[in-house]
Amino acid sequence: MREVDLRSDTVTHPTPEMRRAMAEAEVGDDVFGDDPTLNRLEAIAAKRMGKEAAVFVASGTMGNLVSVLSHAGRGDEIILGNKAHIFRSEAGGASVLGGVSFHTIPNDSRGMLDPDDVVAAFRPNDVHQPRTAVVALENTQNACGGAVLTPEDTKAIADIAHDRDTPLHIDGARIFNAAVALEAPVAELAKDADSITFCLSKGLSCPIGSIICGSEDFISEARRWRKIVGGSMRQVGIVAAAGIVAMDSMVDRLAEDHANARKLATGLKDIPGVTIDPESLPTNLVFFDLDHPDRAGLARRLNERGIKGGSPARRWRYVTHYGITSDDIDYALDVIDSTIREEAV
Ligand code: TLP
Repeated sequence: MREVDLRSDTVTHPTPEMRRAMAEAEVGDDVFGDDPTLNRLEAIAAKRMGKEAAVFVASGTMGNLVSVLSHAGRGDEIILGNKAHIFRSEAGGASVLGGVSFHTIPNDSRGMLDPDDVVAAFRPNDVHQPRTAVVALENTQNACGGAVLTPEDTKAIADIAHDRDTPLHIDGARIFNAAVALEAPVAELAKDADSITFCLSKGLSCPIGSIICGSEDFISEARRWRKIVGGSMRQVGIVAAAGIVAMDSMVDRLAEDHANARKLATGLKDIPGVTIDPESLPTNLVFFDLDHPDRAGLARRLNERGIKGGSPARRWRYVTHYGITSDDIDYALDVIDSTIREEAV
């Protein structure tokens, strides 16, 4: 049966070129700094992001956790959006493992934080209050529809943080999607951040991994925290080889995923029960509201017909990625439309 897996860009498989590079990768023990392929990937990533150094981690969650723990300690606080992945979808790791509390302020529909809210969220030096130790942004902002923050957006928040001697972290799980959408070098988007994580395992299609970039000092602290959370690597060149291919050849093609997302969003607009604003979905994440009497049943029937995704919730998310073609979008729209219309009869 034909399958179109719209659950996430995390479902992407490595490309044939990645598999070849992985099979042939030169490897060593990374705890000794001996893996030449990983060393190369980290150098490529740092340069691309305009930072001094980089460290490979197992996942986006680990990248954010290690970054926050490197910036903040017990009793400290992180200021971040109420729709931030770090706050909503990482099991409270920074709080569980680091004693760091979350101070959330609203994300607007563009994924941005109101600068006045950020200023107001900073804690005064007062024994009753936690210490503000880090501010975080997310680009693209997943739960705000894959929204893109511009370099000016980031600078506005970074300036507030830096004026108060506080670092800015970016959860850049999909920062390359943002760069492609803005047609800007990714380093422009990372310029004002003190640390940034990005994921190789999402739209860039690698099997595993994320990278943290920052200053030499920050990255050596991050290596320590990575060790503490059990994330040190051994012959990781096998995985890093795919990352090198991704940095070379999988970034520009993200534009295809954005075009397919736009096509999907435009098609969904005409399907009964769907409320969607294609204009507000600039990258590869397609969020919409679905008015339907049995969403769980509908999701099950669509999955049985090969269209993977959906849930009992009113708000659904479909994601385009490598492996989904424009033709697959036509097919998925046909199946979704006919399944919903059949049920309405
Ligand atoms: N997001 C995943 C899952 O959480 C559902 C997805 O399908 O979107 N930051 C952002 C903005 C993310 O979207 C994600 C993953 C992460 C961090 C965490 O990355 P992983 O899954 O590698 O730990």
